[in-house]
Amino acid sequence: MEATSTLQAVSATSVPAQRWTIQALLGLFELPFNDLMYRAQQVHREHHEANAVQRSTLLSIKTGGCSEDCGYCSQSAHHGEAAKEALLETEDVIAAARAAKDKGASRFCMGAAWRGPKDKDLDRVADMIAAVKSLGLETCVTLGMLKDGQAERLKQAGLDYYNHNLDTAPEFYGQVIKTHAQSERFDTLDKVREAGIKVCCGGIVGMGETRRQRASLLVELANMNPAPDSVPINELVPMPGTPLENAPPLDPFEFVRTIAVARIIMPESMVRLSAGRQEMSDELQALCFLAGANSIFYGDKLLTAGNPEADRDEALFARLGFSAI
Ligand code: SAM
Ligand code: DTB
Ligand code: SF4
Repeated sequence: MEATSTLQAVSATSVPAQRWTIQALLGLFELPFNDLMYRAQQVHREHHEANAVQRSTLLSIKTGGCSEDCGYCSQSAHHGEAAKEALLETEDVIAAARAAKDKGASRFCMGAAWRGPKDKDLDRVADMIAAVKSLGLETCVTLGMLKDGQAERLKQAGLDYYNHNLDTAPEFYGQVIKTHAQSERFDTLDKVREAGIKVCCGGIVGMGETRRQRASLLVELANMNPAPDSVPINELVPMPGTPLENAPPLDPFEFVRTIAVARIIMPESMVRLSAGRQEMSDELQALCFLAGANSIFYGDKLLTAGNPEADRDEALFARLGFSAI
C-alpha cells in the first residue's frame, strides 16, 4: 500500500517539486522489481539516450599513505595495504591519458590519496589537468577536501568535474570514518559548485548499512541543489586489511534497486556503475544498465582495485548493442 501511495504522489517521469524524503524512497525500494525497473526505464528514456554509456578511465596519481581512516579504503595509513607512492610525474599521467583515449574513454579521472591537496601539489595537478584536457579528454579529479581558492585554481586549469563522494548516510558516516565529518564534504562540494566545476558525487553501498541508510544517502544526493551532474554508485570492494574486508556482500538485486532509485530521483544526472564491476556477471551489469546506469569506469584498474579488462567491456557493449558516449 505504501508503495502505491508513493507512486500516486510522485510521477516517476517528472522532477518532483518537493524535496525527497527517506519514506518516499523506501516506497520506491519496496516496489515489485519489474515495476521499479519500468519506472526507472521511463525516466531514463525521457532524459538520456537509451543505449549509450559514458566511459571514464581512472588513474591513481598519488597512492597510499592517506591520513584519513575511511574503513573501506586500501590507501589509508591507518590500515590500508596499498604501498605509499609519490605524486606521479606529469609525463606519466599524459601517457596514461593518451592510452585511455586510444581505448575509447571520453573522460580521464585522476585520484589522490589525500585528506586534501597542499597548494604546491595543486600546482602540479593543475599542469596535469591542462595537459590531459589538451588531448581532447574531459577531466576529473578527486583530491579530497579543498581549501578556499583551490577550486578556482582547478577551474582555471580547465577542470570539468570534481569527484567528492558523500559515501554513505549521515547517520552511518561516523561508524565508517572518524578522522573527518561528512559536513566537511558538503563544504568542499559547495566550493566546487561555486567555482563552476561540475559535481561528481555519490557513495558506496554494501558496507553493512541498512536499506533505510541507502535511501538516506540517496536523499542527501538528490536534495542537493542542483543534484550532482554525475552520481557514482560504488559497490564496496572489500580490500584486505581494511575494517570492512569481511563486510557481508549485498544482495545483487538490492544493488540494482539502488541504481534504479538513483535514476528515478536524479533524472538528469549521469548514474555511474562504479567500483565492484569486476565481481559482477555480465547479466548483473546489464540489469544495472536497465535500471538506469549510463556511465562506467573503463580500464583494467580503478585506483588500487581491479576493474574489468577493456576487451570484456567492449564485448559486453557489443552484446548489448550499446554505443559509447
Ligand atoms: N581521497 C579522496 C577522497 O576520499 O575523496 C579521493 C580518493 S577516494 C579513494 C575516492 C572514493 O573512492 C571514495 O570516496 C570512495 O567512494 C571510493 N572508494 C574507496 N575505496 C573503495 C572501496 N574499497 N570500494 C568502493 N569504493 C571505494
Ligand atoms: C568513485 O566514486 N569511485 C572511484 C572514483 N570515484 C575515484 C574510486 C573507486 C575506488 C575503488 C577501490 C580502489 O581502487 O582502491
Ligand atoms: Fe584517504 Fe580518500 Fe581513502 Fe579516505 S577514501 S582514506 S580520504 S584516499
